[in-house]
Order: sequence, then C-alpha cells, then structure tokens
Amino acid sequence: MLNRFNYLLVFVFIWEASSFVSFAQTKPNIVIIYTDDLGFGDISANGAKKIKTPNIDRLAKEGLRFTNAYATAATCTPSRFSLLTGKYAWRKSGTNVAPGDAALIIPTNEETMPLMLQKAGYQTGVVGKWHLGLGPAGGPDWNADIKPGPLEIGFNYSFIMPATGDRVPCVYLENHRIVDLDPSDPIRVSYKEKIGNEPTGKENPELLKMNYSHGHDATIINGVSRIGWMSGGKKARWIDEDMADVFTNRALTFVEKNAKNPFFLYFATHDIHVPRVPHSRFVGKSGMGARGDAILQLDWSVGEILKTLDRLKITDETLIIFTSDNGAVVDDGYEDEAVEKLNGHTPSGILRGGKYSAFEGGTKVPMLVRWPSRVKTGSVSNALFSQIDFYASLAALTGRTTVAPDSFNSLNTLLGGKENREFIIQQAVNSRLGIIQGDWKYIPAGPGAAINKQVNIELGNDLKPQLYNLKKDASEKNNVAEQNPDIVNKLMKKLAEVRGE
Ligand code: NG6
Ligand code: CA
Repeated sequence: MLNRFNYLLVFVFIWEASSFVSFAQTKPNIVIIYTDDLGFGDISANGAKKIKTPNIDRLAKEGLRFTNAYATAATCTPSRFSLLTGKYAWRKSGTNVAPGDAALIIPTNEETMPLMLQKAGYQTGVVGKWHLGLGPAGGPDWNADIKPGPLEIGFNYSFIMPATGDRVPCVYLENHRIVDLDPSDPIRVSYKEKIGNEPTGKENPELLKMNYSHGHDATIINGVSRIGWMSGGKKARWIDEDMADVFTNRALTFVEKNAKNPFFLYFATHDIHVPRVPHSRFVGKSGMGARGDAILQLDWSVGEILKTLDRLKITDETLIIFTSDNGAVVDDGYEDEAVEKLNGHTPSGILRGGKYSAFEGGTKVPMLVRWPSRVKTGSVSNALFSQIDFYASLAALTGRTTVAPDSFNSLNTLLGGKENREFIIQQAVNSRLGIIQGDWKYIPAGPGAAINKQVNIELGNDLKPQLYNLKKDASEKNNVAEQNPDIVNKLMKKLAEVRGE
C-alpha cells in the first residue's frame, strides 16, 4: 500500500519525468542561418541547375522546404529589425538600410526574440552581420565600449560586423569592443565627408583589386572601396577573404561551448552580399564569378555547422532554420563578373524582380527547416509563411508569450503543418507595401522608377494599382487589377487595416 511519503515519491517521479519529456520536446537548440541577398533560385534544392549547394540541400533532404516563405522586407535592415522584434519595420521610422554609423534602431526597453529566448533559459548568440545600428543617438564612439547593441537587446554573446561588408568601419566587434583595436590608432568614421588621408576609390581607382560599378567609391580597405570614410584601426581591419572563416569559426565555438545548454544562435552570414571576395579555395570554383563562388562559400559554412552538430551529437535536438534577408541582386555595386558569368543561372528562379523590389523576387526567399525529432524528412510546404512570425512561433515552442502584435504564432506551419497566415505584408525599398491574401497579391499604385537601372531590377512601381493571381501567375506577368475591382478593394482595405488606418 502507498503511504503519504510514497505518494509524494511517485508524484515527484512523474513530475520529473514529464518535465524531462517536455524539456526534450520544447527546448531544442535553435539555429537561424540568415543569409544575405540569397535569391529563391540560388540553391539547388529550389531547382538551381548551374550551381550545386549540397550542404544547404542536405537541410531540405532531412527537413522541410518552403515554397512560399517571405522575408518581411526587400532589404536588409528592415527585414532584420522585423525578425528580431516581431514588429513591421515600416511602423518605426529610421529602419531603412542603415548607414554604418547609425545608432541602435531596436529599442532596449522592449522585448525582442533573443530576450524572450533568454528568459526561456537559452544561451543566445549572434555571429555575423548586424546592420541594425549601434550605440546611443548620434552613433557609437568606436574606441570605447560600444553600447547599446546586441548584448542590450537579449544576446549573451555577440561577434559581428557593425553594418555590411561594403560599409565602414571594416572591423569586427566582439561584445562591446572592436577586436584588435590599438588605442594608439583610434578609429574615426564618417558618412558625410572624407576623414583622414587614406586613398578612396574615387581618387585612386588604380589601387583597387575590384572596381566599383556604382556607389562604393569612398575609403579603400583591403583593396576594395566602400561606402563611407574611415581612418585608423589599421590592425583591426578585416580581410574580406577570411571573413567566412572568421564568422563560421566563431559560430562553431559558440555551439561547442553551449552544446549542453539549450542555445539560440543567430548566424547571419555575410555571404552573398557585396563585396563578394571569397577565400581563394572558392575562387573560380563555381565558374560563375564571385557571386557563384560566394554561394559555394556559404554552402561550406552551412556544412561546417551541420558537421559540428553531428559531431556533438545534438543534431536531433536542434531546430535549424535556413533563410535569406531579401531576394537576389547580381550587380549591387562592384564589377565582380557576377553579371558576365551568370551563364544562364536565374537567381530569383521564376520570380519577377529581386532585392529592393515589390515583386515576389524582393521578398520570397529560400527557407528550409530541419528538426529531426519533429519535422518530417524531405517534406515540402506550400503554406504562406512570413519571417515576422519566427518570434511568436519560437515563443510558443518554448512556452513563452509575446508582446509583438505583428508576429503570429505559426509554429504549426513552421514545423510542416497547415497554413496559419491569412495575409503576408511585403515592404519594398521605397517602403511601398504589398499584400498577399489567398491566391492574390496587390501592390498599390504609386510613383517611382519602374526599374533600377544600376542593379537592373524591376522595382514593381506603377502609377496604376497591380493585382496578380499568384496561383496562376507566380511570375506576376499579368496585372488583372482592372478586371477584379472587388478583389483590389478587399486587399486595399486589408492593407489599410494592418497599417492601422
Ligand atoms: C545600397 C548599396 C548596396 C547595398 C544595399 C544594402 C549603393 C549604391 N548601394 O544602398 O550596395 O549595400 O544598400 O544592402 O550604395 S542590404 O542587403 O544590406 O540591404
Ligand atoms: Ca540583404
């Protein structure tokens, strides 16, 4: 017979066992591999024939491949802002492509996705591209503690490049400090005027190892001219050729260190953004110029992460999400032979437009999800999914609630279940919003160039409203707005409602 003490023991045993089970189910490690400017058609898992991405494809084979997943915006800063805050970037001014000396644009007094995961017991780390500003209003003092930044919005560890590869300062930041900064050679940065007396791309093009095609004519660092001017910090400057190795190694170290905790790694690769200056072991290997070589380098980085999870035997309890911050661009400002050597490759697949665009090529991106203990191997989902839902979905996964009204709990969709999203909002470069609902996509009428000639991308601007039936016309060839005034009206109203008008 069970006495009271035994009852207690049985109770404790059941409680322990159930918490163990729920721990195993709900606290997987989480890795978000956030690539830069990778187009829907850039991976062989999505049908690319001219390039092979075996490691990325492994995620598709062992997991779930989405065909209708969207970044929140067609450029980097707003997409990343939305990813980490669960809030549409267009609700907050100053969230468009940030200069390299911008102040931190994420408020430190609101919960973020990493902070939520920290509260759920995760060790949280960011490695790679930041591009969300740093420091107080007015921007950071690069020679002192640089904060607020990642550590103030919920990351336990940070190893980042401040903005982009093509923007100064060209240095790495570990937690609050620039790595290898010599105090006797302080860094100064300006986005207004030339600083110091180092050569620029504009004045000394003969010093460049790769010419710029547009913009990118200021300070030359490592033979590449950048956006913005910098002086000092000579010892701290990065070498573009080593960047993928540097970031990948930091990411692997973070994983190893935290293999026994639940951890969240936000691995934001620099690849395949410009300047594309891959390591010599990838140069010439794709036959497609620097852009293709950078894709191979990216694939290598993904492979290193997967191998490390295997070696540490934590593959089964790790949820990996692989996706991109915006769609594809070929010439984004440097003469790197990406255009000449494209060789019939279609970075956006069958989609119209690319990075910056209101067309599908702007925000419809590759997305692969692998979690061996929960997600069916080799599955494909055609459900609508928006990256803005990562926050609420991961909160649901880890037993937290969110304070991010734009972010919906789409965990079921994320793991291969049915569609949860009733609509998708797409933000193009000019902050014009588009909306997808059911089979339909609507882009409001408005001014602006039809095409950005520098990058050779159709932006999706039109003085007439546009309506496309994405089911029948995924390439947005036939604007059927005039034939369907009721649908236009309905989507217009829905968009106004989401905007809060
Ligand atoms: C543009 C840059 C482009 C790229 C982009 C941001 C010029 C002419 N073009 O302004 O090269 O840096 O900003 O890309 O300067 S993103 O992926 O970070 O959004
Ligand atoms: Ca980008």
